[in-house]
Amino acid sequence: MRTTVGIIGAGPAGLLLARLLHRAGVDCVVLETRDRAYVERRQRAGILEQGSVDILRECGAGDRLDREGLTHRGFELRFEGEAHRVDLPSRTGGRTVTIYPQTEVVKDLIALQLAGGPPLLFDTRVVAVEKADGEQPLIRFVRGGPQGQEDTLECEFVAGCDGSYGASRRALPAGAVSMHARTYPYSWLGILADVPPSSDELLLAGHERGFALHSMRSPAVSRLYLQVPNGTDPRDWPDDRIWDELDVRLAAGNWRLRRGPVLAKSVSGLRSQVIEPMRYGRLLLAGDAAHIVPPSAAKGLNLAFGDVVTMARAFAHWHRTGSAALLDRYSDNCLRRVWQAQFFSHELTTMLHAAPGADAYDRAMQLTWLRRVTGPTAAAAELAENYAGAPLV
Ligand code: RFL
Repeated sequence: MRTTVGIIGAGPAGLLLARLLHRAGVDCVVLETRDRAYVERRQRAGILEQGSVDILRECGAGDRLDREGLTHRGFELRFEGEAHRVDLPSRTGGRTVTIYPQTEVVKDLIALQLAGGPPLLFDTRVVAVEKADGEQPLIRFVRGGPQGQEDTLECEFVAGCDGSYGASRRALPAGAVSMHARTYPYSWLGILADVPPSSDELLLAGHERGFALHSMRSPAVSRLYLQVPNGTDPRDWPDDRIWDELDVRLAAGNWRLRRGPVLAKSVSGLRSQVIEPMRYGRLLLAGDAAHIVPPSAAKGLNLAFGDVVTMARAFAHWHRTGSAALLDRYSDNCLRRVWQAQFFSHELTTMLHAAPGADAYDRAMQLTWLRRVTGPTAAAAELAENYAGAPLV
């Protein structure tokens, strides 16, 4: 097989890239190791910045998003038993965020692609990317499970959109790129609950016992998180214990948390990673393959979209004019936005989590920080701007 751009991974990054390339007249093929049902069910992000909503609409994937997405004009920061609302439009020139689960974004993009878009091969595991430093990189893959047949895809470029454990990172020779990483000393216990949200907007709590987040996936399903120590076994957290702890950390005034059946429960660590540059030869990395942010600021999915918008524009320019100038600037252009999101995610994470060993001095610093960003200050405007995100195009 041959194509112009071989895309590894049918997550949000790979699928949106395929859509944008198709519209620009650039050939591509998407290879995805999992089956369609698995990819469409994978529970992850849920908050789309305005820029992400705009690009989905622009590429024809906005119909259901416009019908079912929940527009949020603000969120609450809670600490010391008080609720402080952060209004987004008044501080960002009218920008908002939209709650629309990643599962639904992925379903919409897959449906579009299967209805006449470029080839999308499920159950196709990439085992190696070869000759990325030459003119004709080659993707080796196996179709149809471990006993499947090996085949190759010859490309002019490879887009590595296969997350942090994919084949693209493994194809980077030692010393070709730098990896900057940070592991946080705490994790998140997340639940999906079959109960309508207890608030119209997100609630982020910086309690002295630790962080808590009240979020939602739809008007009928709530998504809630608790900071827990690294290494926590979710079996040590029966449902009642989770609800009780959420009650304590999210408490403010007369507000009451609605409880309901827990549909899913999991613990995940918080980490930051940046690979620099986001390119090796003709292999360009995007999304989680290139960087990871802790989920506190909900930037992961939006950053992945930012990368592929930049990448698609560079490929379209090269296809139209023969000039690789934008491709050569791809990594630098993305990294400016990536580090900005790293900074904000780190800031929001450390402002709201109780670090192991933190003392009264640390807590006083945190509260001072929280009061600054919830007061009538430039710091509050900066928080809102970063949360709502900058335009992608
Ligand atoms: P994805 O979504 O991981 O997609 C990568 C795709 O590549 C496939 N793949 C391969 N295909 C072929 N051959 C191989 N060898 C392959 N290896 C892997 C995978 O099956 C998959 O389909 O990366 P992408 O597209 O870059 O998208 C990034 C986002 O998914 C990610 O940033 C966010 O979901 C991060 N994230 C969250 N972000 C938020 O903004 N808010 C959240 O609440 C939030 N929760 C989460 C998250 C990420 C999580 N992960 C990765 C552990 C919760 C979790 C559990």
